Amino acid sequence: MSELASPPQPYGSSIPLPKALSCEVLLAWRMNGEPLPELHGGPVRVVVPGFIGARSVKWITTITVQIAPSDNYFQSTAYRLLPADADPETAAPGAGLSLSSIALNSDILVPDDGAVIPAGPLTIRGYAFAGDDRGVARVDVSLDDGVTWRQACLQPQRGPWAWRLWSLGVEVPPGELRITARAWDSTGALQPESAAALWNPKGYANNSWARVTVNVCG
Ligand SMILES: Nc1nc2c(c(=O)[nH]1)N[C@H]1C(S)=C(S)[C@@H](COP(=O)(O)O)O[C@H]1N2
Ligand SMILES: [Mo]
Repeated sequence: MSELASPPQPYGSSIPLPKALSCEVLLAWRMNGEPLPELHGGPVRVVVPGFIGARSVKWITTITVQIAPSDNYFQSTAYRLLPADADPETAAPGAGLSLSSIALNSDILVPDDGAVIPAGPLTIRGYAFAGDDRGVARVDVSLDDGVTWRQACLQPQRGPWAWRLWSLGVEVPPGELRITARAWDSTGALQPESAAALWNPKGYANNSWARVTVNVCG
């Protein structure tokens, strides 16, 4: 869903000064040795690794250093974690928490949810992401709704801000198969089990365990 600014205004955002001064935050005008494509914010965009994508402003024209966060609609009203009793239609600018650092998360990329796959060997694949100065320490996979868990094989960390890819080879029998995955970070924190407990009016920051259901044919 794309949110329309009210009143209409150019896209804007802000990040805390210490983050802005960190060496990972970039003004980017090239990507993979080519000029930055217009679709991704060319000629120049901000890249704020570890923060939600919304803080990486594209087609940038102005940067200001100021005492308080931006009052642009996309900072003060959109992308905010409102308390359960708030009404997003009437919440005042600045209400709730501004989304910035990304929470520990993971997902299953292979197989697709709803896929029909043959019985036998299956390589389950996914990514995990810890954010900030934490790392992905472990990814567990369950084939029985979280009763028992196996550790996935973590691929090398390709950089402090990159997804950590993982995989696990299993044998799958015919029938419906529910696959669950969850990541632990280097502080020993685990993703929350259920999305229900994370509910918030705008539906943001759901980092609950990843689940896909597939049909294994005999
Ligand atoms: N100027 C401008 N910058 C923007 C946006 C926008 O609508 N306008 N969208 C933001 C959001 S919500 C995201 S997720 C990223 C997407 O960047 P990408 O198109 O390179 O994936 O750009 C961010 N920067
Ligand atoms: Mo976004």
